[in-house]
Amino acid sequence: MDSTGNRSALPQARQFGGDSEKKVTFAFVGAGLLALFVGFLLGPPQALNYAGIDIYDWLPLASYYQGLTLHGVLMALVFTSFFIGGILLYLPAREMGIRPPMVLAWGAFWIMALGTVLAGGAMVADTSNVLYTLYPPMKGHWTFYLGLALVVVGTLIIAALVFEMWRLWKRVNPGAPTPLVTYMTVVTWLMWAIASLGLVVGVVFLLLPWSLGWIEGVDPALFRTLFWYTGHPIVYFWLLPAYIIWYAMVPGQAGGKLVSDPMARLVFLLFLLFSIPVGFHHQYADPSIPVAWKMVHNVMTMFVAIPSLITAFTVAASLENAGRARGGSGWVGWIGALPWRNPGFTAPVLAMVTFIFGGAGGIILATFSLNLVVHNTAFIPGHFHITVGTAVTMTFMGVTFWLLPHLTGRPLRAAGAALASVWLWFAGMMLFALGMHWQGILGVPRRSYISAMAEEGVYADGALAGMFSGAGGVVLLFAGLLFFWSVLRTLLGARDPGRVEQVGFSQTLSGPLESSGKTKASVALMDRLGWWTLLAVALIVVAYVPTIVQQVLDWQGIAGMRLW
Ligand code: HAS
Ligand code: CU
Repeated sequence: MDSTGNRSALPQARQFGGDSEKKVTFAFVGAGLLALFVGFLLGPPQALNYAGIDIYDWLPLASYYQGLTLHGVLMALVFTSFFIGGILLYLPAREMGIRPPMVLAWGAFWIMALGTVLAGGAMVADTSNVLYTLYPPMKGHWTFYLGLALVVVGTLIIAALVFEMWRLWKRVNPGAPTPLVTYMTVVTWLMWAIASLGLVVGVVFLLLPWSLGWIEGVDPALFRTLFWYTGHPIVYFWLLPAYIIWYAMVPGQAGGKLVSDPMARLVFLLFLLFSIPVGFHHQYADPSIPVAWKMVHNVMTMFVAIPSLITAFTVAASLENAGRARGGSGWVGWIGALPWRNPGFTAPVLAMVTFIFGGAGGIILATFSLNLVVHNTAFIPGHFHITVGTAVTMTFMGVTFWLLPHLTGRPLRAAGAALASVWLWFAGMMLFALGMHWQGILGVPRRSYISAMAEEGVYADGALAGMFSGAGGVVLLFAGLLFFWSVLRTLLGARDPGRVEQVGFSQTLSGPLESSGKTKASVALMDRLGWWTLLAVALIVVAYVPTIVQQVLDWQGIAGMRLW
């Protein structure tokens, strides 16, 4: 067990036991994978749509938009929330050696499950084809909005559990620096607790009463601002758990060490500060937001890219450390020495490689003048399928390969299929995203049922690029089937706990304890998260309050509409 600190000072009931924590984690991760499975099946038809191939008549769907809403909500909101809820409860609990209050952990799970059933039911019943951005005046059924709110509430309960465990740890380990994984996790949950506020307010005070008929109209401009207040940082709520794996698991699994623990803490702290006051980079084309404030968010977005750039170097150096420890030498020889046959390693590393392109695209999009060229085009789904769809999802696929065996005692089966799935996912997404970015530059819109217009030659310029996207979708279909085949075989396989690898966190070359006085002092300073949170809130107040106040004053209540 990786418990850090003074375990014996904990009350018996709060000592990490293993079994009960594994069960609840399995429930979260399993539910996440189920959502991923359904969401994934709905992906290829949309990729084919861009290739001008219309298979919607053959599918049990009422429309292209029903499929797109289900795909977006299940992937971006349900899969991520469950999977992250599971790992960001289990990993810190294990590291601190503390058991979370189990009743509340299960409570969070069932609230999220209920939310998923409500929202899922509303989408399946064809009542809520409003896409995962929920933009009014398109109006969904109230159960859809309530369901999504419950999913968010569940994640916030887990955040509260982790804060409570951290406080308990601090109490029994006075003066000691927070262990690294716990530090990164607490910061991620802090960021999300502040970031989710926009969506919670927008759904609970605007969309829910509106869909119930309690208020007549909502203001689309105000809702968009509230949505993107959460909608940008939600991408870091997805990314930071992947970063935790890149920093704290992958170097160790590869046989090396993380080069710097304090640098990892700094990265997470920068995300706490800069993740949120940047949402207007999704609204450069929106009226009712002054250009000056859009520029402020543009500049802030460049700041939030910095911790990712630091991550690129720290994680690459840690991989180099591993490659050399395994006997690799020369400028690039160490790369070949890495354990590429292990799907649990290859998945996150290919995810990192993909993210180089995803990040570069993000910086292009963040640039006000460039954004206007591709906003609302296929470029955007191109960007987010190599960020959340690969950098994050493939990291979680890699986690699945060692976490499911760890939780169930059943060793990974069909390991060849698992490894093939990872390479195919990587190749499929690269093809898909290449086609999407290219079409975007040619002006092909996103969220359009363009295959229905293919015969009339609409968007014919993008036809060749669209073929790449379609081909990528087909490759992804095989990738996903192989992945789930391996998952299923593992779950149905015999228990053999002796053959299951233990979950251990990477050791560090320079940690908070063995480093010099100055580093120790800065680690202690970074540990004072209350003050950093206040600073983060101050930045948000400056970046958002003037615009939100103005939009509230300019309130225009618009009645809802149903376009399907
Ligand atoms: Fe984004 C739109 C800007 C990152 C997701 N983004 C989206 C949407 C989604 C999304 C879902 O400014 C669409 C929303 C919608 O439906 O409308 N994005 C950025 C910027 C970043 C960024 C500046 N996005 C992400 C991440 C996402 C994500 C992460 C999900 C997880 N994005 C935008 C903008 C828009 C946008 C505009 C609006 C567009 C519009 O007009 O609508 C930055 O955070 C990126 C920084 C990243 C880097 C890369 C660092 C590289 C690393 C890998 C290192 C590799 C190693 C491998 C170590 C600078 C860390 C070594 C391996 C060896 C073997 C040696
Ligand atoms: Cu963003």
